[in-house]
Amino acid sequence: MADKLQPGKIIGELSARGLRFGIAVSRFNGFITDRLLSAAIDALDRSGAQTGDVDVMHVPGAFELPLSTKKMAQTGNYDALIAIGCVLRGETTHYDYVCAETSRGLQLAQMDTGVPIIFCVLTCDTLEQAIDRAGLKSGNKGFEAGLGAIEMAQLSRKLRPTASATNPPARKARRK
Ligand code: INI
Repeated sequence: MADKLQPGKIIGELSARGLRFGIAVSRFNGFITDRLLSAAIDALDRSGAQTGDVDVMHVPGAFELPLSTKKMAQTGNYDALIAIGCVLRGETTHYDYVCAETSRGLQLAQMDTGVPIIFCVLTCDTLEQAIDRAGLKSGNKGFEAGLGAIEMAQLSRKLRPTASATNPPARKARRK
């Protein structure tokens, strides 16, 4: 019987050494976002990132994260970015607009620029739910975001377009 097919594997190692990261963090609900930020930096630090490899930029609120991360990506200085925010449901529909536009904008920003942007925006009904996800019962989503950024940065390095993909050979002229 023929040997079973062994697929090649593309693996994103959890090593931050030699990679550059940018973090955009919202000041709104800073009690939560500060904790997410500390945990994200801890994940990068423990995975080998060095001083000078990580930049942090504060922005007013979650709604500002898409444009800020897109601008960071366009500098060409970063292998991956992390967008940190916390949106808490209030009495009006404001929450829905901020959540929808922030998530949509971040996805557009990473698709437009090709730089991975990790979505570390908590969208919670209550402050208690947010606290649980920023270091209490449910761990810390900032730490997970740090690891996610490292994995995506490593994978992106392995999936850089080759010269032939960016400059495909000219097609032969069609015979009339
Ligand atoms: N921004 C947040 O990051 N979280 C929130 O919960 C929030 N709420 O509820 O209003 C919020 N609003 C501000 C918004 O992100 C913008 O900064 C603001 O509208 C200016 O563009």
